[in-house]
Amino acid sequence: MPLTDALREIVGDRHCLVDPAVRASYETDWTRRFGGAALAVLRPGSSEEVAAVLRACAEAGVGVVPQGGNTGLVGGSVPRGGEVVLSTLRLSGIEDFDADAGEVTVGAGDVLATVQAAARAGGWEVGVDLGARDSATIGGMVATNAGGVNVLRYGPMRQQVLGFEAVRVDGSVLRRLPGMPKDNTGYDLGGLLAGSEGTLAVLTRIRLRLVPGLVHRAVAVIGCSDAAAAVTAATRLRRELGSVLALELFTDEGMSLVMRHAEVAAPFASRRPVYLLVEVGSDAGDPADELAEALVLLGADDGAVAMATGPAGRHRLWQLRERHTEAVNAEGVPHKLDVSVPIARYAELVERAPAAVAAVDPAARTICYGHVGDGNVHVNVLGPAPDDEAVDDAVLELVLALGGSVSAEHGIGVAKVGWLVRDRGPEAVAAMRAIKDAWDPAGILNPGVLFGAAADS
Ligand code: FAD
Ligand code: 2HG
Ligand code: ZN
Repeated sequence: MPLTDALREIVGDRHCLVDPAVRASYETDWTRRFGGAALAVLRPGSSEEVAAVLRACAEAGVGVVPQGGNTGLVGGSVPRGGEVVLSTLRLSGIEDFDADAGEVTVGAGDVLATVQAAARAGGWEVGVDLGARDSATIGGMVATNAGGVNVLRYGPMRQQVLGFEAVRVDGSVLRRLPGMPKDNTGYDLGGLLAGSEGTLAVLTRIRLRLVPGLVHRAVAVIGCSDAAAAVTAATRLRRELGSVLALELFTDEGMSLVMRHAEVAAPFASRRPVYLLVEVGSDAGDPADELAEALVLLGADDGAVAMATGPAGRHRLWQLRERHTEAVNAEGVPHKLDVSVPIARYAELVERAPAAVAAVDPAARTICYGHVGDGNVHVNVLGPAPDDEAVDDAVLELVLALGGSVSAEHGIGVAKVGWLVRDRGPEAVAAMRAIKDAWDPAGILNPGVLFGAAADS
């Protein structure tokens, strides 16, 4: 029987998509830089169906690309050509919410915003938050070990995983649910799957550790003379305020794009080259006063500070930072270099990245923003053709020279396969390959991701 017929029998006719027009949105990534044609898009509704799909594809020697919300930014969620896309969106369902312990089990296909709403209804919060919350799935967030805006307080996605269910390529199911906060029974397989980018197994359910909901929050945006001043302010705020939740940086060029494409107003009348956004939160006393005092002590210029405590005002200030991704996309197909450097080199990277790009492509535009509290810069470059990697190489070379990492939170995907060995070294990558070979010897799961095409042969 042809593979697509076998797959149709497993998931049902309605959930085996072969029509090119229907497949299209699953075949191109969020940036429009990556993509390819799929043999079919499958939407299994249970872990048993996932197991049967994987067994059938492994038998036929056809690659499988797991896909959640398709908001990944390194090309790992879309086919390269001829694979089956396994969409997890029907693997949803919130169950076993323990409001005393602050734990919940969710489907891999549950969208972050849905889980956030459920957590909040019980007085809890999900420890990871990001701008793609209305589309990104919990499974995709674990698979990429997503970071987001609250890493400095709660850590990335790996730290939120208490238990999991995942299906291996031979159809066997690994299940550690609900999972214990303390669990030293051998290797931490959930921790290994976090950040594995769909190359080892398909996550089907996840037990999350929640964090206490915060009653009081305040957000401020501060205009700064340059990136170094913003970094100094950020490090002081972090040291002095125990309530800091987020520290984000953006530039005036990026803010202009957001104002143009997202119709968001400037935070104050005067413009500055760089802006620092800080959010504080507490479930006890209101931290707004201590934030206001800290801003005075920092010597922040009154004419370049905006602060909000109510939900609408906070949302308005956050829009200035969060809508950069969509504003950049509206200008063209971006080259996204999600990188991190030691905080002592952060300002230097923000200052030097545009020059490094201009040296190889004088017409390109470079827009930097990011999670300054984590040393994470998103260098976005507009101009070069999608397959021209000269600017990517220039930025990543600079990052390594500054002692940084070529992927802070988005992963390697297919976008950075050429840089994994440069960053981690041949020994570490050989150890990773040994794990890949043990879990997926035929290279069925997400071929091309992490190791590139050579590892699949
Ligand atoms: P997808 O894009 O569908 O997949 C991502 C990877 O995970 C792929 O390799 C895929 O094969 C694999 N995968 C997906 N589901 C599974 C599964 N169930 N089992 C195994 N593998 C799976 N990222 C951050 O880290 N921080 C941010 O602040 C942030 N902000 C963003 C803002 C915007 C506007 C956008 C568009 C993206 C942002 N991202 C951010 C990137 C993206 O949202 C994250 O990488 C997210 O974790 C991807 O989730 P997803 O469900 O869309 O996964
Ligand atoms: C963010 O922090 C996301 O906004 C997306 O990680 C980064 O657009 C980007 O490059
Ligand atoms: Zn980010």
